Amino acid sequence: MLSAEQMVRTTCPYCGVGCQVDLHVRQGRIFRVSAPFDIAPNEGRLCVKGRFGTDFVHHPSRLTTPLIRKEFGVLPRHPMGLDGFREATWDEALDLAAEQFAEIVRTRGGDAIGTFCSAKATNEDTYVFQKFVRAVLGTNNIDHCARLCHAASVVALQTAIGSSAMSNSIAEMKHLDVFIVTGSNTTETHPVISTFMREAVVHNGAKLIVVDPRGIEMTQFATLWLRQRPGTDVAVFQAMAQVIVSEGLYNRAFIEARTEGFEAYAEAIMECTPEWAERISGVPAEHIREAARLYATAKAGAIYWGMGISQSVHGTENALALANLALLTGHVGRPGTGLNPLRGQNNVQGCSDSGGLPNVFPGYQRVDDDAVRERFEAAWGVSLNPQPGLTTMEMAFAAEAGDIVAFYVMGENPMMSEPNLRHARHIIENLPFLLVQDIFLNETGAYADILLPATSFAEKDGTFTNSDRRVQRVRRAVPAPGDARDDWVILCELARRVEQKLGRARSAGFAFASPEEIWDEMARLTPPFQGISYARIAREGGVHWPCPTPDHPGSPYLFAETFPRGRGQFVPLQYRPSAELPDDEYPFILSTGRVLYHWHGGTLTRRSKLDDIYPEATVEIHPEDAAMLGVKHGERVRVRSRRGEIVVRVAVTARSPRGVVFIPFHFAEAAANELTIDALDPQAKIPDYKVCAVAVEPL
Ligand SMILES: Nc1nc2c(c(=O)[nH]1)N[C@H]1C(S)=C(S)[C@@H](COP(=O)(O)OP(=O)(O)OC[C@H]3O[C@@H](n4cnc5c(=O)[nH]c(N)nc54)[C@H](O)[C@@H]3O)O[C@H]1N2
Ligand SMILES: Nc1nc2c(c(=O)[nH]1)N[C@H]1C(S)=C(S)[C@@H](COP(=O)(O)OP(=O)(O)OC[C@H]3O[C@@H](n4cnc5c(=O)[nH]c(N)nc54)[C@H](O)[C@@H]3O)O[C@H]1N2
Ligand code: SF4
Ligand SMILES: [Mo]
Repeated sequence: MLSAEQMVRTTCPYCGVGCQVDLHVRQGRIFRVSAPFDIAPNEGRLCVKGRFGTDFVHHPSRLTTPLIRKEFGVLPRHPMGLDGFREATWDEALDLAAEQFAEIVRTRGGDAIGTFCSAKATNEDTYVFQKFVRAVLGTNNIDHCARLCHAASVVALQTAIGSSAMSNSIAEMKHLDVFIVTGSNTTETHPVISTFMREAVVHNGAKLIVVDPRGIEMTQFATLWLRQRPGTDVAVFQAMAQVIVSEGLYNRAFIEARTEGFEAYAEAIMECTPEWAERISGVPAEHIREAARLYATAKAGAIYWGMGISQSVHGTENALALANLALLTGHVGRPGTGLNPLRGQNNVQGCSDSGGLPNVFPGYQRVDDDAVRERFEAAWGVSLNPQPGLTTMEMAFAAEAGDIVAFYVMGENPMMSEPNLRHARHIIENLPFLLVQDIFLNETGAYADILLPATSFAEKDGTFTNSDRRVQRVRRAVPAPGDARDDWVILCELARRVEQKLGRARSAGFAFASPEEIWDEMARLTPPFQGISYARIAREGGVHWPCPTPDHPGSPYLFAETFPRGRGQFVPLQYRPSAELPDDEYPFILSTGRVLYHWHGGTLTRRSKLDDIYPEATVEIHPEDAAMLGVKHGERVRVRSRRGEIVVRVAVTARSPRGVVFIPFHFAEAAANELTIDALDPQAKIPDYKVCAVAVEPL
């Protein structure tokens, strides 16, 4: 038993800022959360979710025992509440799950299984998950929510510089000089980072350029706000580059020393004038010129971005347009400069780092590189599949085609987070086997054959890696509810059973005694982690990878000398319109995203007192559009697209521009993803959550 009263240092379970928190615990319950002042990244700051949002841990609807669907194997499957399931022992549930997987591996091969790991779980949970998938199931079909998130930023940054991690540390933000924030509603989605950015502006005279269609709070601190039509970023950023080239504001020394492809790029960009961009984006040409001059002539310039850039059918091009700007001006590789995709989930950086992706082992080591694979084969004592696996949306399409017959979903909620939910539902209704491992029965678990109850961040040990690549500890503070088990423990049990049923002569190695042992195995196989250990994190609070040796200080900022690909690559781009644009029948652009008080599908925050503050879905409508539709603030409307419809309450506000409505995707009873389109960026396979066409009708 844990003692009557104590304080446990751990990491906030919500966003990628990775705030350090102290959980104050009495009688096995968190009764207060405070922030220590003497430690990065938050230095005593917390947002409302970290401070008041961890009460979901003690919600009565936590899963406490394994559950098996009463209509096991009956298709089409329907969503079920708890009464659609019966309680089972761990032995029964794990044996049944293992038998299903073993049977599929025997008869169809592991590539007929699709798996989804979790950016909410720890690095150690992810490492064991991908080891199970690759070494036991024999497939690389593993992906996670990063695909719906920064996939386009990753592809773009890999192309441009060869690494997709954020180049700056959060600690540098107070000292920014000129910075661009685009497609990031920072005050609501990375609130503590936004406080450092505002400090840079208010106390240090930094200049902020916001490029965003919505009047988000950051615009109040901006020197310049470019308000483009959704989906027209390539035009705006190309035109900024055109100004920088034509006015000779580029950094010739940097371009010669550190980049390639400048000539072709500079030539291609000349026709992208600010006037051309104004016609496409609606941003006044003169504002584009001012923004270009301000950024190009800065001592240090940095770019921060979020989903407004990435979640688009041309997300890769959006992010490449930003990379081109940084290479043109040499604003990368020095403190306060850089390219910074703000990472969303508490451990989305870590989930990718630890191998939760279809093409790479931990540390981005490619599965189709023979030398790499042979090292993992030697370490795990099995032969491994050299074929990269499928991505999230590709796994869904493969299930529809019958090529995938089972999903294992750990700590994700695709039945709220995927676009075009009607289509996603149709796929899951006809899927032969679905295993879900979560801390709650969410909209996806409602379709499961077997539900395995996991522990939450507050009940387990491990590490999360935040947005600036800082590996930090997660520590057990309260007891697990009922029979819930840590994700890595469940995974090891399941892996051993599948190995047994497949008659494997020797195990790939799932006899871990603790998360620390898992970390140590991963670090041995992953050069940039080799200098990081639990002992060192305990001493220093957190360590930024890459950190190749125990005496290496860690890497708060990247690319000082060279880029991972050698020279930075300029990529010429062409503006392309979005997949679905408004017409007479569907006259509005729908933009979806987040609000401060809620988290994704709402599984956690709607079971928190945060839900009292923001209890219902709303649609932001511009006052002139509201007048034209004849709807008033607080009334309900029907919002309809070619894919579905929902009913939501109206918030009349000029935050959204005319012709654009915004709906957060947190509310199951009015799920924005009933409306969204599943058109993908061709390179990154990320869906466009920011532009589709809808109609709004008074009820
Ligand atoms: N409260 C809260 N915080 C969160 C989360 C949450 O669910 N709730 N989720 C976390 C996760 S996983 C993520 S990925 C991050 C996401 O963090 P953000 O990217 O900040 O989140 P979004 O609400 O999707 O906001 C996208 C921004 O893009 C703008 N935008 C819309 N269309 C366009 C466009 O065409 N171009 C440009 N440039 N901008 C556009 C919107 O107006 C908005 O300001 O948040 C993390 N933090
Ligand atoms: N319309 C629209 N849709 C979007 C987006 C958008 O902007 N607009 N954004 C997209 C983005 S950026 C993202 S990242 C995705 C997020 O999509 P998801 O990752 O599917 O969403 P979450 O709701 O965060 O799901 C996390 C689940 O993990 C569970 N969980 C929490 N902790 C643990 C744990 O320790 N162990 C286990 N096993 N489970 C745990 C929670 O209960 C919850 O069910 O949504 C995407 N969908
Ligand atoms: S900013 Fe992010 S990590 Fe920090 S308290 Fe808020 S949700 Fe948690
Ligand atoms: Mo995300």
